[in-house]
Amino acid sequence: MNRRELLKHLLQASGGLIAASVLGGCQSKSIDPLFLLSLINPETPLPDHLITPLEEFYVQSYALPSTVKADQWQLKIKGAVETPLTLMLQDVLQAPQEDFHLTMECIGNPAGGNLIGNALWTGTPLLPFLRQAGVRSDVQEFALKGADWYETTLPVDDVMRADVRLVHRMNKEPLTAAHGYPMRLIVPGHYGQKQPKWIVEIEAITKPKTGFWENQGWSNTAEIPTHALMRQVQETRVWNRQNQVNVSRDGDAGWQKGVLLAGVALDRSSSIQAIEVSTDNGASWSQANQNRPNSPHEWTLWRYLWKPQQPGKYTLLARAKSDRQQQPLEDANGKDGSSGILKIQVTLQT
Ligand SMILES: Nc1nc2c(c(=O)[nH]1)N[C@H]1C(S)=C(S)[C@@H](COP(=O)(O)O)O[C@H]1N2
Ligand SMILES: [Mo]
Repeated sequence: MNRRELLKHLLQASGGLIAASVLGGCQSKSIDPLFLLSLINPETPLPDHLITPLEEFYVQSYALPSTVKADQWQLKIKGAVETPLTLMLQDVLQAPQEDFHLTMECIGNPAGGNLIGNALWTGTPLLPFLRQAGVRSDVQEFALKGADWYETTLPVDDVMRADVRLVHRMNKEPLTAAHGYPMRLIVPGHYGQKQPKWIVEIEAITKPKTGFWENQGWSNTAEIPTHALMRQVQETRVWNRQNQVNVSRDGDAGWQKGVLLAGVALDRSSSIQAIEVSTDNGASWSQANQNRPNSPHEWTLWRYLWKPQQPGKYTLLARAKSDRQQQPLEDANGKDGSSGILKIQVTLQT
């Protein structure tokens, strides 16, 4: 049994957990979102884009990143197609290339969590290759597989969209091994789990099937709900593990001069219409300033200058409203991804 077969065997036996721990553990990385601080100066307009630097971009892989060599990489389009295809790297690189901004988030990201990042991706549409292969009319889904035999599935109409791309660059650099070198698929509107890294196989299937995370109870549609995240209170970066903030009264960053709140918001398909902030635990809401990205798949940036009148303890919330929905206060179902709101506890000192 080679390593690949061994891993496969272990995975089938354990549902993934043993294989990951035997062979080096789940590759998970999340870092403080340092990047927000620099941009949020209330005097300057919000930028059009806020890119997460590669070294701060979260990594979520259930097994070791596989070492796929670019010159040996192949992508097989197979199953219920007229003409199965095998693509080499050249085939993808010679096709027309597109740059696009897209925010990637893990479905397991808790309210206000850190498993989210925005990048400029480069790749080519998958659709012409699917047309070339000739997808049969009885095909219901595609099974998308990585070289680590990660698998996820999506309905045929979701994958045969013009904005589904084979992607090989992230922030203008070749994908790193951790992010899927040499090639991943990006299907906008869905959580990270539907974005297979190290993609090597696209199989057209005539019966619905569920993939790796989906078999463990995570949503099979994995569509991103309308949600906002507060990421900054004055000079403090806030997130779900750092949600208590003290602000002094005097000085440049004292609350008497106002307290800057800032963050991001995202939805699967609709523009963010408004981000509202509450500084009294949801009793009243005020609208924040925001930018308006061209694509709904890139996070919206927002900020709000809070002018508190007196010292004390405050509970801060941020919620988003898109053309589709108003974000609820509580999570509907954690396995569908978090739509809930993180509460930030702020003490304004006397
Ligand atoms: N082949 C493969 N693709 C994968 C995964 C994986 O473990 N293997 N993890 C998925 C999950 S759960 C997420 S959230 C995203 C994360 O992408 P990133 O690590 O580039 O941020 O990749 C997805 N694609
Ligand atoms: Mo994920």
